Order: sequence, then C-alpha cells, then structure tokens
Amino acid sequence: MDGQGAAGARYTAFHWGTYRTRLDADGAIGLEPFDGDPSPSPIGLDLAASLAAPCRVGRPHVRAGWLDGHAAGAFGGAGRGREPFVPVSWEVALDLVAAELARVRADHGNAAIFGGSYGWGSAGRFHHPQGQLHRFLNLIGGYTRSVNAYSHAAAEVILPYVIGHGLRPFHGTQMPWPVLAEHAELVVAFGGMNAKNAQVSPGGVGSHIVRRSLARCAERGVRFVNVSPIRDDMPALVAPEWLPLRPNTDVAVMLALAFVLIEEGLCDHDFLARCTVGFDVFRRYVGGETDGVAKTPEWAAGIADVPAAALRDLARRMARARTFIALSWSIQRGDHGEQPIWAGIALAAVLGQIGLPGGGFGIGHGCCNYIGNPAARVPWAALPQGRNAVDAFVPVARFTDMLLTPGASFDYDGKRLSYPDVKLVYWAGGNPFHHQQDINRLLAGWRRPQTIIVNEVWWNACARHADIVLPVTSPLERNDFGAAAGEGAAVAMRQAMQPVGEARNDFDIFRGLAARLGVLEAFAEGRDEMAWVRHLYEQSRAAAQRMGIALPAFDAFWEQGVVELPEGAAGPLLFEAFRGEPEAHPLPTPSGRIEISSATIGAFGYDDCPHHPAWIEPAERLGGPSTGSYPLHLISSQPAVRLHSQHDHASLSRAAKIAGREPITLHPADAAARCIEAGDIVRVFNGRGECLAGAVVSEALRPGVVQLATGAWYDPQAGSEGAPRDVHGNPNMLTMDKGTSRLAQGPTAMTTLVEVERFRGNAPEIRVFAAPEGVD
Ligand SMILES: Nc1nc2c(c(=O)[nH]1)N[C@H]1C(S)=C(S)[C@@H](COP(=O)(O)OP(=O)(O)OC[C@H]3O[C@@H](n4cnc5c(=O)[nH]c(N)nc54)[C@H](O)[C@@H]3O)O[C@H]1N2
Ligand SMILES: Nc1nc2c(c(=O)[nH]1)N[C@H]1C(S)=C(S)[C@@H](COP(=O)(O)OP(=O)(O)OC[C@H]3O[C@@H](n4cnc5c(=O)[nH]c(N)nc54)[C@H](O)[C@@H]3O)O[C@H]1N2
Ligand SMILES: [Mo]
Repeated sequence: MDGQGAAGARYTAFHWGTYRTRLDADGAIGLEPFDGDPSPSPIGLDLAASLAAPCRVGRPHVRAGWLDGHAAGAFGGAGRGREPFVPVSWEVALDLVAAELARVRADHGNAAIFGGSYGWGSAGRFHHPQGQLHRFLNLIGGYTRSVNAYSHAAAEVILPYVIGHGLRPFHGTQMPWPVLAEHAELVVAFGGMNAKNAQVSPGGVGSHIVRRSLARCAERGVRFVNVSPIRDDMPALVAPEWLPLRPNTDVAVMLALAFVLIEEGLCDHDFLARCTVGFDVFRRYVGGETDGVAKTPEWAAGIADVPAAALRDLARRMARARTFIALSWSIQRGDHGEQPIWAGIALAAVLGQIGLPGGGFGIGHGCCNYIGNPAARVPWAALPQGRNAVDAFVPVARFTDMLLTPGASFDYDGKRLSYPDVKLVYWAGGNPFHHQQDINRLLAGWRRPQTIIVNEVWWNACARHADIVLPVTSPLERNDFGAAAGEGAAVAMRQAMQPVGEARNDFDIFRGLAARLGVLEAFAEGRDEMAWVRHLYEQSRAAAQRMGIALPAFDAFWEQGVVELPEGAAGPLLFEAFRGEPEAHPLPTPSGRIEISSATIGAFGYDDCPHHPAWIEPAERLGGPSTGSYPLHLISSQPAVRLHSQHDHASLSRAAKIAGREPITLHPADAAARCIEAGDIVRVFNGRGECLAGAVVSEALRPGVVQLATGAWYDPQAGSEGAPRDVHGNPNMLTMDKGTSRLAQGPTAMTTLVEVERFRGNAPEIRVFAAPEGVD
C-alpha cells in the first residue's frame, strides 16, 4: 500500500464528494467531509464501516450449474439467480474466464461478446471499471458496445440536429451559475432543479455549489417557477412558484407558451429570422394550421391539468423578463423524450434570448454538480481505450431487446441496424438490475447468453444472477487519482485499508486475463497501479499547464492530498458570438442556425419523431387515451440518500426505509382512497410486474402521482400469482421498456402507470442484504 504509513492528510473521492480518511483508535477507517466543501453530502459517511458487510463478495464464485454444464458442452442460463454458487480460487476463476472468452471468440466471433457494461462504477481516473474492461476487450479483438447514457439518451441524439453541438460537449458550456445569478430575472425549470441530485458528479465533486448558487439567485431576486409534478424538485430557499403539471406533458405546456407569445406578438422576429430556420413550420403547427388543433393554453390545460390562465400569464412574464428555460434530464426519460428538449429550445428561440447572459436555455442545471459549474475544465487523462474492431452496437437501453431478439432489425438515428447475437456478457461497474426498465423482461433476456461474468463489490442482484462473480475492491482499498471535468478539485485517493477478503482491483483481474490471453504487455504497458496513477496525473498536469493552470508535480500532489482548481476564465457564452453574427459564427447544423424544424430528421420519416417539435401522446399517462386500469403515474426518480443502487445496504439508505422497504410517496387523497396510511407496506403493481414499498403520505406531489426512487436492491420472492415479486421496492419491476422513438431509442422509465394497494399478510423479510445461501 503505497499510501499507508506516509505522513500528511489522506483523502479519497466518491461521485458524491471529497472526504478525508481517518484511522480510528480501533483500527477502523472513518470519513470526514473535506474542509473545502461548504455543503458536503452525507452519502457514504459510514462507508468504511459497511465495506465488510455480509453482502460483500469475498471470493470468486461460479454458479454450480454453469460449471457442470460447461464441462458437458451445455450452455443453459435458466439456473441463473436460482442455483447455488461454488467458491473457487482466483487461479481457477481466471482460467475459466479466459478459456470462455477464447471459446466464444473462436466459435462466434468478437461481436458475440457484449462489453457495453453501462454504469457509474466508482470515482478515480485509473480504476474506472468500464475503461479497464473496454481496454482489455479491445486488445482481444473487440466487443459489442452500447451507445448513449440512461441519463439523457434522447437529448444526446436530438441535440446535434437542433443546435449542432452534442450534449456532452454542451455539458461544459452551459450557462454558468454565477452568470445566471447575476443576469437572469426568471427561471422556468421543467423538472425542477434538484439539490438532492446535485450531490453528485460522475468522477467526483470538489465543492457542492448548487444550493449556494440557488441562494445567490434568491438574494438577487431571481424568480423561479418549478414546472414539475413534485414540489420539492425546487428547493424552498428560492421560494419557487409551483406549476404541478401531469408527468410527460411538458411539450403541451411549452407549445401553449409559444402559442401565447406568437398570438400576442411577443416573439423575437429578428432573432428568429437571423438565427433559426423552420420557425414558419413550427408557427403553423402551433397555430393549428397543420393538424387542425391550435395549441392554445386551454388545449394544454386539458392535457397537463394546469390552469390555462397560469400559462398565459407565465408566457407574458417570460417575454417581459430575462428568462432562462431550464430543462432537466428527467423530462426526456419518457416516451418521445426527444420532444421536450426540442420544444424547450424552440420556446427559447421564440423568446429570442439565446446567447444573452442569464437567458436562453440550459439542459441539466441541478441534475449534477458539474453542470453550470464555473470551475476550470481540465481535460483529465483517462486510461487509453485502444480501438474496438467490432462495429456492432446497441442503444444502451435496448439491451433486453438485443438479448431477446438477436438478428432483429431496429431503427436508430437515421440508420437501420440489427441486433448482434450475444453469447457472453461481461459487466464491470454497473448494475442492470438497477438501471434497466422492466426487470421481468430483462430476466427473460438474461437467461439467453451462454455465459455472464460480473466484476462486483457486492452480492447485489446483478452478481446473484451471474455465472462467474469476481470480487473487486472499492476506492478505499486502492490508490487512484480523482478528478472530474467541471469540478474544482483533484484528489490523491490514497489506499486507506487492505482489500476486504480476496477482492482484487479490476486492473489486476484484467491483467490476469490479459496474461492468459497473450496481451499482458499491451494491456499493462509495464506499469503497475502506482505507475499508472502517476502517469495519468502527469499527463493531466501537462494538459492543465497548457491552459495556464499550474498543478504540483505528482509527489507533491500525493503528499498534499487535494488540489483546488481556480475558476475557469470567463469566456464568451456558448451562443454569444453566434447571436451577434450568425453568418460569421455559424452553428454546425446543416443551415448553420438553430433548427426549429429539421429537414434531416424529416427525411428519416419517423412518425414518432417528426421534422419539428410536436406533442405526441406517450404510451401511457394520466388523463391519456389509454390510461386503462392503472390510475397512478409512477415517478422513479434518483434517490436522495445514495447513488443509484450503490450502498443501499449502508446506514443512510437503510434509515430512510419504511418498514424495511423503499419509501413510496402518495398524495393524501390517493392514500385515503386506498385506505393507506403512512408507514403501511403497500403493493405497487401493473401489467408488467409488482413490488412492495413503504408508504409516505405527502402533499408535496400532485394527486395521481406516486414517487418511488430507484436503487432498492431487487429482492425477488414468490408473488401473488407465483411470478416473482420484488419485496423491497425496485421501481424497474414496473417501468416500461420501450425506446423514446426510432431516433434516439432512449429509456422511458418516467412513462409508467401503476396501481397501489395496502399489502395484507405477513411482511416478507428483506434477504438481499445477507450473503446468498451457501456463501460465507
Ligand atoms: N426506473 C428508472 N431507472 C433508471 C433511472 C430512472 O430515472 N428511473 N435512471 C437511469 C440512470 S440516469 C442511470 S445513470 C442508471 C444508473 O445505473 P448504474 O450506473 O448501473 O447504477 P449503479 O448502482 O451506480 O451501479 C454501479 C455498480 O458498480 C459497482 N462498482 C462500484 N465500484 C466498482 C469498481 O471499482 N469496480 C467494479 N467492477 N464495480 C464497481 C457498484 O457496486 C454498483 O453495483 O440507472 C438508470 N435507471
Ligand atoms: N443523490 C443522487 N443524485 C443523483 C443521482 C443519484 O442516484 N443520487 N443520479 C445522478 C444521475 S445518473 C442523473 S442522470 C441525474 C438525473 O437528474 P434528473 O433526471 O433531474 O433526476 P430525477 O431525480 O430522476 O428527476 C427529477 C425530477 O423530475 C421530475 N419529473 C419526472 N418526470 C417528469 C416529467 O415528465 N415532467 C416534468 N416536468 N418533471 C418530471 C420528477 O418530479 C423528479 O423528481 O441525477 C444525478 N444525481
Ligand atoms: Mo444517469
């Protein structure tokens, strides 16, 4: 342990913050928030204590049926999640994995290996599980990959057609919070701005800035409107107005706002003429000339169930003030999720303030701490990935479709593609039993590959449903360097403790496999852990130097522990030059302008994503034509007390449970109508599946909406009709596994109707936090 025993403070980085590590008298490791963070997150403070929990994977394990079957040349996956595991030595485990990779490669080709392996893993530039896996798989001939993120797939795919910039580069050029506080007068936030979500940034957080930035806005008198089914999506400290629309109806509201601006002559015709194309198409659609339906406030009121007068009034206020339209990522994780992004930009274009300080639109303010963060953006080095020789890919959320229908064709972003026939799935750093919609459907697909290998820290559902489980370290058990784009700190993540059990770093696992498959030299390049950490840091230091930022040399950095970065130079705003002289500074769209209507998208001929932003009925919604027998809209949002499914077993997450289950929040009227009281165990169900949850009753959400955060570990036990039911509260038992449209094929978790009833009978025990049967 390079870090152990050296003098000076020790630090570590998690996706939710930077912490000082402390060695207690009893030898245990404690965590304290870093002094430079005025509002640290409580997530994971007890992490060290929970690292050796019974659900920690301590040794490599192989599913008994897989061992027997493979010896006999039989490859059935039906026993996954049911059969016991057999502990094996690292030697045996790595031999089995290497031989199986070689067999699948030889028999079926590299496209039969799925290495998409979506997931957040842990912070640290070197021990990034996906980066390690992909580098390794590329060296042995490549793998089928996944594209786009669960977070914002629809926005990622549509944005280049509309503004010419991809979403990921756009993350770094969003309206900075200080500019927003200084210049905005009105912020209209679709999906709110959620301080709970701004606890995290992928790769780590320097200082949590969102609450402080919102407070600054409030001090300067900025008014906020929270357009969301949930009141608490905007912190009370900005005294927001609340427009509690029905979920998935943002487009109707946006179109109605545009209707009022157009009807009352409040749109900026000069901006529209100089900086956009397609306004005329949009105007005709909004006015009803195209489809006979004028998108009036009264029309929108019928869909979104908000007062028409409030929409009229809001549109007028937006035109009078410096207005910022904030689009959260959540609003595009629903059916036709491309539309609220496009309609939001069209609305901002009609207002004509794009490119003005504190005006225009943003995507993701409050969704993570790095969006709008003024910290200097150093291009931190990452493990080089090499080249993937396999072309096959799937849109990330179409994973189950790929498993269920190999060879079937699908549309994506103007292309007609087909699903590869995957025989082997290798996951490192993600949890599909957390992130994938419709777990019953996932389970059907999950049985089909011949082999599933998972590198995991915990015996979560993903590990329990694998064939070979390789135990990995967590950040406190290894050395790394933590830094994230748009975050104000670089952290020397010094190893604080020995690995639990026989856990190994992903790097060491792939090093072992690389040696067996003859690519060790190319994989490790002769560097060990510390040599890589030093190498990536020094590369980053050189990049920072080129930006005029001096970082200390590695040894000094390692000793110092945390380096805080200055704010970036206040350059021009993203659309500022374009707005001034659109001809001289065109956007990289076909027209060089913002495309309110896109001929390119039109040419794809997708009825579910036409050539201009449009209201298209989602597959299901409150008040919609196909509500059927499930009358409540389920919001499966991000958990406040953890990151996704990570550390659900730790004390912060466990303390928030109700009767041991994930809390589900219902409006008092909905609870009363079902004789549900706070603290009751409830059964949440629809035609796709069911789970149990613990009831919370609150007026902070609109009637008809229930909220159940993601991340409770899937704990299947016999249900009412024999089908497994999750007894813990995983909302993906209920969500819909359908692409947003043929354009982006993004996930649509927020489009889900359910029914809730009081659970009667004996409350089943939560078993998933214990070790699987037979495993010690
Ligand atoms: N219903 C519904 N579903 C959703 C969403 C929603 O809004 N509603 N949101 C979606 C979104 S936006 C996202 S980003 C996804 C998140 O989905 P994921 O990113 O898959 O979720 P995590 O729980 O963060 O999974 C990370 C896993 O990596 C493991 N891990 C941590 N460190 C290491 C390491 O060093 N090595 C290895 N090998 N493993 C490690 C952790 O133990 C954990 O199991 O969920 C999506 N799913
Ligand atoms: N503490 C914590 N923070 C996190 C994460 C975590 O797991 N834990 N995950 C991180 C990740 S990976 C991501 S992608 C971001 C996600 O950031 P977001 O996508 O913003 O997060 P959510 O919490 O899913 O949704 C925010 C709110 O959107 C509202 N909403 C849902 N559907 C609709 C709709 O159709 N219309 C409108 N107007 N509002 C709607 C809901 O009321 C919900 O509370 O959060 C990040 N931050
Ligand atoms: Mo995400």
